[in-house]
Amino acid sequence: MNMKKIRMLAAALCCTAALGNHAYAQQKPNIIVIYADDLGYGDISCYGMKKIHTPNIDKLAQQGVKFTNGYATSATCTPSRYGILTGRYPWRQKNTGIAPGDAPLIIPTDHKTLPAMLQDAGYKTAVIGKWHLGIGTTGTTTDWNTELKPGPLEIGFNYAFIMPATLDRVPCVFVENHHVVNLDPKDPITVNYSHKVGNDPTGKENPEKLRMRTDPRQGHDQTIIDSISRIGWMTGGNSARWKDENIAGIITQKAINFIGENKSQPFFIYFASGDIHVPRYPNSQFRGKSGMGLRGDAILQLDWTVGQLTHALDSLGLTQNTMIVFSSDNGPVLNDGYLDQAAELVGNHKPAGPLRGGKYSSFEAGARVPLIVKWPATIKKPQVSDVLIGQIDFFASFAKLTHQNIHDGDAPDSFDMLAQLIGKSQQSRPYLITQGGPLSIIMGDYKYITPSNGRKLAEDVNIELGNDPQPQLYNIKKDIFETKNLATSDTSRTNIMAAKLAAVKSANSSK
Ligand code: NG6
Ligand code: CA
Repeated sequence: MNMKKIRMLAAALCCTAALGNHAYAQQKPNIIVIYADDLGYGDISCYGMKKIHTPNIDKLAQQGVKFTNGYATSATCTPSRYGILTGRYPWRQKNTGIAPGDAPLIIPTDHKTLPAMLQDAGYKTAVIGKWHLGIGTTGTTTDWNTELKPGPLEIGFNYAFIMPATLDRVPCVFVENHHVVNLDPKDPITVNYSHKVGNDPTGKENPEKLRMRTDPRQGHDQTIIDSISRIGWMTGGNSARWKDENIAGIITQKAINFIGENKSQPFFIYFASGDIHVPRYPNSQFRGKSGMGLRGDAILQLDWTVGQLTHALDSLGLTQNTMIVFSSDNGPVLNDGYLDQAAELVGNHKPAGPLRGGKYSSFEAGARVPLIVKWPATIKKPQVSDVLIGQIDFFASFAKLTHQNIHDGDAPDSFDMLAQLIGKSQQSRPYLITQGGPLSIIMGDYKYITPSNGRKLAEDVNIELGNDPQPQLYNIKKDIFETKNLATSDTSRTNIMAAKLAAVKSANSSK
């Protein structure tokens, strides 16, 4: 090779190196976490639902990895969401239970969150949909008429379009970044969770104004918004109040807009659907379509949402390099406060599939949920994976994916499971802690549930909670329905698992 050629080669190499970062940045996959609310392990057709079809969700599984042992952190919403976004078990912190609608932000702003870590990696990040992690400073009362912070933007999201709490809690308004959407300053919002404010009708005083009755055992009979009574009292903000049947369409469009605006750079969307949480009042295009009442109709709406998002990616040519993660925050419940006939019309459908319990429960149906990962550029063949994996692992796995270091103290319970998420490893997590009421630990085929004096059956929601004053040990592989307590016959395993759980708890970290 003569000198001229060597110099040309050197220049070319140098040029490639200079382009390297840019070219690499383009290659980082977009990530969309589609998070359903209260969707059970058996509630979609690719996990066994027979009565209705969920073709768009099934398509994710047909082209990706479907997990049979994927877990939310907890059996309710707020702690599971805290776990995903922080990579830290929620029970390490106080006040991570189901948050009231006027709760302050419960995610500490002094630790790296999942979206903040992805911002460091060059991603534009958005939360769209249900938040339920509080807004504002602890010790102050949230004023919904001013700048609302700290909230999502203060913990790593570039854009937020959220329902602040649950669909059944006031205020029933959207918040975009720091402000309530469509708020008329002449009609300010007041919210209260301890007593009635204003003169708006309530479910208790004006049941004739309701489009669906509530279960008197569960409350939900306070201020009526959109003909549905809620938990908590609210007055004002009339022009800002949502219509339940439009929620899915509005948040889906916001996500599609965000995808379009960020199509030429990596983006992350934490898309938290309101479906299929109560009150279930999907759009008229789905109402009456499932034959299973509003709960089934809401599943159809959720599937439609997934179809709209995947279609948007397709039309922008982003499908190949977008990782879609689909999951649910906790297990299923039929009657969660509103008499919408979910229990009467469920027929022989089993929302939890083969699992025992449901939302709120320490039995498997509480936290074992559908989990599907699709990323066509990398996952070439569909597969079913039975590795033990938790949503808490998204943080470290996405950090690995985007070449970010995790600093001491951040995401202390998140394990790098990237290889498993993309189907390249069958290695299970060594153990995973889940939270119903008391904590459980899963190791290999076994699950240990900490003794608890809590009630065995939550009669109002008709769910077995899995509480027992005695330790419980189940072989969840052979005895998936958790019927045979092995704790007294296999005391050594019981002791080992109880000790491991205690050690992880007291260590403040899984690492
Ligand atoms: C419960 C509510 C239930 C639901 C749940 C939160 C009562 C009696 N029940 O306390 O309706 O809102 O909280 O659900 O108030 S979650 O999926 O957001 O965790
Ligand atoms: Ca939930």
